[in-house]
Amino acid sequence: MSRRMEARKFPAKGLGEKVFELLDELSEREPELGDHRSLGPMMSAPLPVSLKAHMVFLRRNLNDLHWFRVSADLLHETVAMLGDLLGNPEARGISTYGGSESNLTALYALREAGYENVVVPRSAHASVFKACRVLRMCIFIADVDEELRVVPESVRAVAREVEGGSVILLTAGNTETGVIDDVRAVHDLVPDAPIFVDAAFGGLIAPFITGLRKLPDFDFRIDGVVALSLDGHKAGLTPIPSGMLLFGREDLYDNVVFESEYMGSEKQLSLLWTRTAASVASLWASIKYLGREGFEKTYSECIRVADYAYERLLSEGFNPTRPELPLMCIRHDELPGIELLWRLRKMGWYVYSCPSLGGIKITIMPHITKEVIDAFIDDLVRVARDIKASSVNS
Ligand code: 0PR
Repeated sequence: MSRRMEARKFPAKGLGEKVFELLDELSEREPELGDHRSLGPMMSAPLPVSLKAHMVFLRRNLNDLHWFRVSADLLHETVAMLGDLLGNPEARGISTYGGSESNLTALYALREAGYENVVVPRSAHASVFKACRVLRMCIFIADVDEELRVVPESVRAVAREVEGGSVILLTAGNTETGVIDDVRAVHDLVPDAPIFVDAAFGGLIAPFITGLRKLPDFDFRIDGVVALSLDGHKAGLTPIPSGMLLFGREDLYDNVVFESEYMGSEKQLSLLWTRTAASVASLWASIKYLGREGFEKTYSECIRVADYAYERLLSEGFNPTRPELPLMCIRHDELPGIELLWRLRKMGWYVYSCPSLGGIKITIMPHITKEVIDAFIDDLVRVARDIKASSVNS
């Protein structure tokens, strides 16, 4: 039997301690999120203190808040700290495994409250469309501008066409360009519709870079915002999974509180059942460790590196989107992004595409220094030159 086939058989005899060595070998063969060539994902290496919190609370079940009371306290404190940051200290909230669970849960809570239609910009994350499909909610698409920011007048026009209650879903930190939808402008035009903001990426960056950027408001300071999500594993320097979903309306929160009589807690939160308290403990630890000052320092530096990348890309003849948050889509007027992407990946750069704009997407997270940007742009320029040369020769 070949080694490959052997590896797929349920082993008759365990390898025991040798598995530790095997794991080291396997890990050597694969890059990690947050290593210096990981430029596409909105993720960095976790803070050591956050990783420690994750490990310490890994064996606590956040589904049993009665037994795991310390974990329950961490949840409540984290919700309160985030509510304080985002304009509603009274906000209620739950821990999730990330942006897609938050989108699904928020839309579920809204659907249960009677909103069956969702008005959403074309540029919302794929998990939003997936959630609507799972929940059988009707989607109505609003237009976006050339940076993929929602056009508020389009939301009004679309919302007018919808019969019955509709909710508006907006993004703070678009997946392909990083822009923040103008939530206030949308609320002013459609004041009666509840708004859910997917701030998976921007939620823990935007509040800390106001010294360097003039950004649109997106949080509970705007009356229409009834729920908001953010992810520790995108901008809180936690390990995966670490999402949070906050509700500004008690009735929506109540829709994600379920019966759980047999566990002694009577109530359980969220769409999942068993889940680790590591998710919330890791975010709690990052917030406590960094504080406002630490977040400001960390993400201001990301913005400075993003601005550096933007200027250098322009000078090399590329056409990047302006990095409102530390993320950009790099276009070239003559070369398709997808071709650049595959060549860069072959060279070991973990980059993504921004299909809506035909470019490649990079996210400047804390592990990305100016030196990494220089090495990346040098390779990008080389790749562009090679593609041009091969098209001239063919
Ligand atoms: N909302 C927005 C705006 C997102 O960009 C994403 C994912 C989600 C929701 C879904 O979040 P979860 O993946 O936590 O459920 N954006 C990530 C990104 O573009 C997805 C990702 C993460 C892709 C890690 C690759 C990867 O290695 O970076």
